[in-house]
Amino acid sequence: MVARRVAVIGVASGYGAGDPACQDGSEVVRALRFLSDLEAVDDGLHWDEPVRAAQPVPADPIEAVQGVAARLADSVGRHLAQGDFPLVIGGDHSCAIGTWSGVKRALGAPARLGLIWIDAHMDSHTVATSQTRHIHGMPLASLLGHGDPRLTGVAGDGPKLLPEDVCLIGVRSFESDEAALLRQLGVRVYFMHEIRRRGLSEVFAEALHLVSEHTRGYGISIDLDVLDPAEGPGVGTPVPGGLLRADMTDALALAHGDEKLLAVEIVEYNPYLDEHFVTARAIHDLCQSLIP
Ligand SMILES: [Mn+2]
Repeated sequence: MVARRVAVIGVASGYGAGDPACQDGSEVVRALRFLSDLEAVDDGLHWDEPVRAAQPVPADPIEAVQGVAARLADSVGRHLAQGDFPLVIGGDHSCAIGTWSGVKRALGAPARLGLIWIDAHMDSHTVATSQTRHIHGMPLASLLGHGDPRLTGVAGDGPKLLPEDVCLIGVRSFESDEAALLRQLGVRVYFMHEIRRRGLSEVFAEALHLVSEHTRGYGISIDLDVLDPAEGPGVGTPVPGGLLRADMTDALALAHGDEKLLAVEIVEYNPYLDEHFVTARAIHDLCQSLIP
């Protein structure tokens, strides 16, 4: 296959999180050059302008997130049109609404998009069910067509994903309403207990088949809080009992070079909560195992 140039798109937005500090995550990774060895190779990755909210930033977080998502969807679409491979670095996880709505729009109406959502949480609340009203707890529901129309309507109306083309990996913290939505829709969830029993690579191989089978292509969205807090402390909502970095890089390598892999997203890096940049180095390792 022809190697695709990797375009890194930072998202300077924490409007969907309780703690907005992850808005600085991508800039820390860029400025401290944590991906420099991947930048140095021929046709290696290169950083695009970061996506930010328009000024003045709307007071309503839904409108702020909507604006960022629309801009991100445009940036992702532009890079796909140029033949680039988009690598989105958040920012809080609400940016997923922009990333995957942009990929879906680029594919065109009849084409189905698959998505592997790797996360300690389900992110499948709607405004109606969320206790916190933090939008980073809603992006997957939104992409499936549920929730506030300002979010479900980013880069085109209607669901961006069909439930049978989506799966979640690493879930261990969720509320009953979002679990009920995913169960009702029939979305496959690989909880941590299943991953511990079967091993991450076996589960991930199955997930790749699930998201590829009926789709034009698929994406991978990685919330860093899926990592065990010992190996990924730099996140806003850590949950004990997570994935190990070495297991993740082994599993992600199964998708390396897959032409159906359309884009990757790594989110929720909070540099102020990181310890000795161990989480920034995890971002590097995850990128290294996936980058075409
Ligand atoms: Mn998440």
